[in-house]
Amino acid sequence: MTRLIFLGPPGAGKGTQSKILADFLNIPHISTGDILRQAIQDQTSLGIKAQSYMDQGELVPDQLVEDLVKERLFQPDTENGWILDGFPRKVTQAVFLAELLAETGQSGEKAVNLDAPDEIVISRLLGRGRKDDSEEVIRRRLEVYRDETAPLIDYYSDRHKLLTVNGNQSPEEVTTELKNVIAA
Ligand code: B4P
Repeated sequence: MTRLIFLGPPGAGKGTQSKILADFLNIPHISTGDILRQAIQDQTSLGIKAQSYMDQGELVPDQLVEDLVKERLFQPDTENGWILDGFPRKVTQAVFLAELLAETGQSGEKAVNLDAPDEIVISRLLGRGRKDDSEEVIRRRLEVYRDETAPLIDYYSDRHKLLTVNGNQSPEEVTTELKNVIAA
């Protein structure tokens, strides 16, 4: 049973690696960013509420992402495990998740910290060119990451749930290191 959370700055490769690993392990890849972008494309009420936050590089309000994670984590395809990509992104979201997993007997999750330096992630994201990948918005996302998300490294480390992978290598090398780290 694999229950993995991916942490790391924007552009560290969370989306890239968590999809590869989910396919390899045959468990669902649950990306809050992908779900929010789809909701914006479909102009659902969630998408309409989330759009301005995402366009500015801010986190969307906890309640919106917590509701969607709660619903998604209990679909039938999650019974053999899951990978959460981009959630939690704040200590409040981590506490929410820990309580949810404890209540439903699903604890035993691990967090993978995929790290890469700012100049590397900025050049990757500028190369990708998504709507929220302008230099100004990327810099804001990095600030939000440092203020809100980086504290989760200590949060999971203190609970002996942290695994660390160097995101500053080729995608194939990152995948190899990741598979080794989760098998250890
Ligand atoms: P996300 O969709 O999670 O996106 P991200 O952190 O910017 O990117 P990721 O790290 O997944 O990078 P990727 O692999 O794609 O978040 C977007 C927004 O959604 C947030 O800013 C926020 O507004 C909102 N949101 C999401 N979750 C939320 C939550 N829980 N609470 C509140 N708000 C939330 O890689 C990037 C690029 O690098 C790609 O082009 C890729 O090809 C390339 N790349 C990857 N690995 C590489 C490697 N090893 N070498 C070279 N290039 C590489």
